[in-house]
Amino acid sequence: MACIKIRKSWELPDSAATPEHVYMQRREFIARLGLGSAALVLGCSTPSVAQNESDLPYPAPRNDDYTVEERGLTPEELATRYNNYYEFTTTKDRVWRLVGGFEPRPWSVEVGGLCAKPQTFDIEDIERHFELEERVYRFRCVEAWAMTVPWTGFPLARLLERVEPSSEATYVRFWTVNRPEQMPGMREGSWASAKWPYYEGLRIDEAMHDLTLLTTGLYGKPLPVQNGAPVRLIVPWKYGFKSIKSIVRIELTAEQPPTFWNDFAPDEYGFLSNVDPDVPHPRWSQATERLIETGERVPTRKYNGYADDVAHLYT
Ligand SMILES: Nc1nc2c(c(=O)[nH]1)N[C@H]1C(S)=C(S)[C@@H](COP(=O)(O)O)O[C@H]1N2
Ligand SMILES: [Mo]
Repeated sequence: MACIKIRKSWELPDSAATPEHVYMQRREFIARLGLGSAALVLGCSTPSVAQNESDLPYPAPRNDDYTVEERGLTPEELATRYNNYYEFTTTKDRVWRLVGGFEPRPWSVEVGGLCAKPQTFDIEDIERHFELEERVYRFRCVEAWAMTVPWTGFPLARLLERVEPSSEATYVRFWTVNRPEQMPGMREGSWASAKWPYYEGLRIDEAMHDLTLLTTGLYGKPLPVQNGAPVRLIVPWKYGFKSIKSIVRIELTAEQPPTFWNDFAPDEYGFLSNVDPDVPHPRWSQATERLIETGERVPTRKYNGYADDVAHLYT
């Protein structure tokens, strides 16, 4: 692989270094502190939050080994306004409107279980310590909609290596944050009584696969809350529900972990849930998928187009 030059934030144009939503979050944060606009005008903004966010390493360099040839990128406005995040709402085009009360920073991720060096990682340490890169992946929801987006992140394997998994570690378990006070769908509506917080799992060979990305950004900016800020999983050959959002804990285990959707409807959502056009969902076909940008239906690809990379995991 070619040597990748990591750009520093001071080499970026203003627009890239301070994306609009980060600016908006900063304004909201300041508003919540009750400092008001005078403080903004005087440049007397809150010290750590503002400085940290403008220092964050976005956009990260694109890794051209991961591109999607057969279709174009989904527009950012769509990928960030058409979401599944049931902790907020089940209405996809409303999630982004309900995220204002969610605080994605400060944040830390606890990694433990069957390993020699359990440790807790601060989100900004994750972003600075691991080499972030941008990869364009296909994304396929089990509901048969699909998109094509540039994620920023690094292989989950790099993080797991740091805690030194023991030989009995056979699976990896993940948990989403549990914040009903900031996530209205956990308090109100028909999903309030679900088995929160959201939880997922992978086999360790899947978790260590190079395509499995611990993801902190989208479209060259920190992840928007509606897409799983500040850190989520992306497993591009599996149905989207495996790609758990807003992760606070990762545990190495010997037993196959339970998963949110499998516990809810075992006959509809398996533990593996690899994208497969030949295995219909009990209530609909998976033979084709709908691109959210155009509504066009295209054939579903086995392992979502990543068969050359992952089919050997399942022989
Ligand atoms: N915590 C949590 N993670 C989640 C979900 C969720 O409801 N809660 N939805 C999943 C589903 S079904 C999909 S398709 C993707 C959607 O990711 P996106 O909104 O970034 O497109 O997130 C997955 N991760
Ligand atoms: Mo999904």
